[in-house]
Amino acid sequence: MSGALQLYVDARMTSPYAMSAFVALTEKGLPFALQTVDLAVQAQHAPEYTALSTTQRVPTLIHGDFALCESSAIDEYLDEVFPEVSIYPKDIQQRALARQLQAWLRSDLMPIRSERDTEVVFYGAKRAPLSQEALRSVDKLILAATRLLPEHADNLFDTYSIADTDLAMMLMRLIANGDNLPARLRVYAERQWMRPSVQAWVNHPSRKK
Ligand SMILES: N[C@@H](CCC(=O)N[C@@H](CS)C(=O)NCC(=O)O)C(=O)O
Repeated sequence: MSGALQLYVDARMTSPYAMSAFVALTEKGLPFALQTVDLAVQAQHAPEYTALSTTQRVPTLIHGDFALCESSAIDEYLDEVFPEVSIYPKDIQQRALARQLQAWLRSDLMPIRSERDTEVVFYGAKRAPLSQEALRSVDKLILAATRLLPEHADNLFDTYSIADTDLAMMLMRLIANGDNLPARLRVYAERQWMRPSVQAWVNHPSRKK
């Protein structure tokens, strides 16, 4: 398993999933080429990209002649192939909880994801007050995050993991729009957001103005 690394992300750099893979590569200190796919013109369905991307979505990781989609699969692959710097907990049960959180954040909380799209986080867009349905999702998110995050902790587990970045991303959707969150979750998310790997994504020179 060798070869150059390339990461395909959306041209606006608003995909939380592309961000997760970007942060994984950056946390590990791996050199990689960033390629952009313009979703606004449906470039994800163009033959050049479908030749590489099984799902026709971003992110797609290229490692030599191997191509992989789905951000959490990418995060886990990188952690197995480049284990020097871990982005998942070493403890098996903590690692399982990190994966649980990643899977849940990608499959539930749809009202938050749609009413607080990531233009809010990355481009300062402001959205209307949350619907009742979205408020119920927020309650679920708060309960889960409060349960998983120990009091006064900076990270969910013993050390930083990529699940911290994914959870911070979900919380930032609300924080960036001025929605209410318990102070400890806000402090946690804002600290996670300041990690150099996350800031490298937020302030990336390829980001559209
Ligand atoms: N579960 C996937 C979600 C990927 C995804 O939804 N990507 C969106 C951008 S945020 C995309 O490529 N949309 C274009 C399309 O589906 O045609 C992951 O974690 O990678």
